[in-house]
Amino acid sequence: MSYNEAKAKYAALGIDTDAAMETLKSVPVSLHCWQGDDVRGFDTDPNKPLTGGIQTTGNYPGRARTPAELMQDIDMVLSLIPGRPKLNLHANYAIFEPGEWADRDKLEPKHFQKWVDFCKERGIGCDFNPTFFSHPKCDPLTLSSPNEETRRFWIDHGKAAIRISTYLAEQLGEVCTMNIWTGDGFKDIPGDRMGPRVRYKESLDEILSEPFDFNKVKPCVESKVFGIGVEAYTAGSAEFALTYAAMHQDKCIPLMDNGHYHPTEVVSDKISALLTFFPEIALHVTRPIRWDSDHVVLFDDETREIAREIVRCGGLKGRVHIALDYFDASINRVSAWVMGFRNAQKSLLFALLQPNAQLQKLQDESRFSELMVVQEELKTLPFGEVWNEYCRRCGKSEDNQWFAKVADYENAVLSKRN
Ligand code: RNT
Ligand code: ZN
Repeated sequence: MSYNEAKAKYAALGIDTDAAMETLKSVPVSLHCWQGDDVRGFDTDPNKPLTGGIQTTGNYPGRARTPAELMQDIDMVLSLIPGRPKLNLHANYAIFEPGEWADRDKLEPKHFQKWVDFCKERGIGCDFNPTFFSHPKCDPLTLSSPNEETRRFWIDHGKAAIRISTYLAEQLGEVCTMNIWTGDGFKDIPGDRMGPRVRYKESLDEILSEPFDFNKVKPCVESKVFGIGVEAYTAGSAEFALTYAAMHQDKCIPLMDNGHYHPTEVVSDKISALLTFFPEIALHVTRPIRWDSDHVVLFDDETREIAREIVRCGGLKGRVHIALDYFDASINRVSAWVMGFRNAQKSLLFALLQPNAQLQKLQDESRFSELMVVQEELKTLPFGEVWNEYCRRCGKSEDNQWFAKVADYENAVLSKRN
């Protein structure tokens, strides 16, 4: 079947495939830098353990060890993904001049100048994240620590991150979302649940007292149910983060990561609930298997459902900030990166090809049998033809063409790194 035949099939249902592709081309999706080096970064010893309750597993050869290698890998990824990517940086990816180093509370925009140049040359925007983990000053708490010196250090880090985010937004002319997530919590039953939360709240207040333009920088607060080694309690729980964001709508937005809830809860169902009250929300799209395992994003039911909700709730018009957040060290990291980004794009395209007005009407008229039939039959329309046409229009490889390029890159570049 050709694209034109597929287009006609969708047109018969009142769906404009050309318009869907045009829309998707303009939607920013944030590409996380940390898939390339297993979340190690460059500002501290790369061989120390990852802390904060997150974990990468696997030892696939070819991990990027330097800024130059990470940039080279990101370029490879960019050459294989359709759509409009933004880069997503963590503060621990600061790049220092030889002999120079700054601790996280003293980071400055200049430490991200090489990333700004990188993004400018490629015409992409950049998001940012302060890094409240994998650092000797985690005691193990950060923004919720009872130790004032520790807490002050991490507040100063958060403020530095706001200044850096402002610089990224201004230099690149695109909104910078700045996500605050800490792994603060306890392995076992706490003796005081409220103290850390009150301190976390006060720390957020202080960080957000740093002046910034909310039209350029979008601070987010990401919640989490538990982490590895932090099973019994996390300070930044769902209720904590949502309430904080709800009470500070003039300066921050809530961020939902779909690995951060109890296993039968789905973020697809939460998007409309939040958008009923918040003008804007942010998402981390990932794939949890049994826990927040951060597997590569697939073209699976929940990713499609998240995309359908984003589209149906008007999220593509700036109300939903979409970012990827997964890290798999057990397979080719470039392949993992490309696969997840392409699957996020695929899910959004699939979502843009739904007859939403018809589905809504069937529901409102209580025609539930028909609603089920129509939704099921939508799954087997010739979607692959539209997807490949989208890749071609973006000047990127179709399915079945990109992996060979990754394999060549592995042979020529990645395999030489060890
Ligand atoms: C951890 C959170 C957080 C991190 C990144 C690296 O569970 O999802 O977003 O994955 O900041
Ligand atoms: Zn996340």
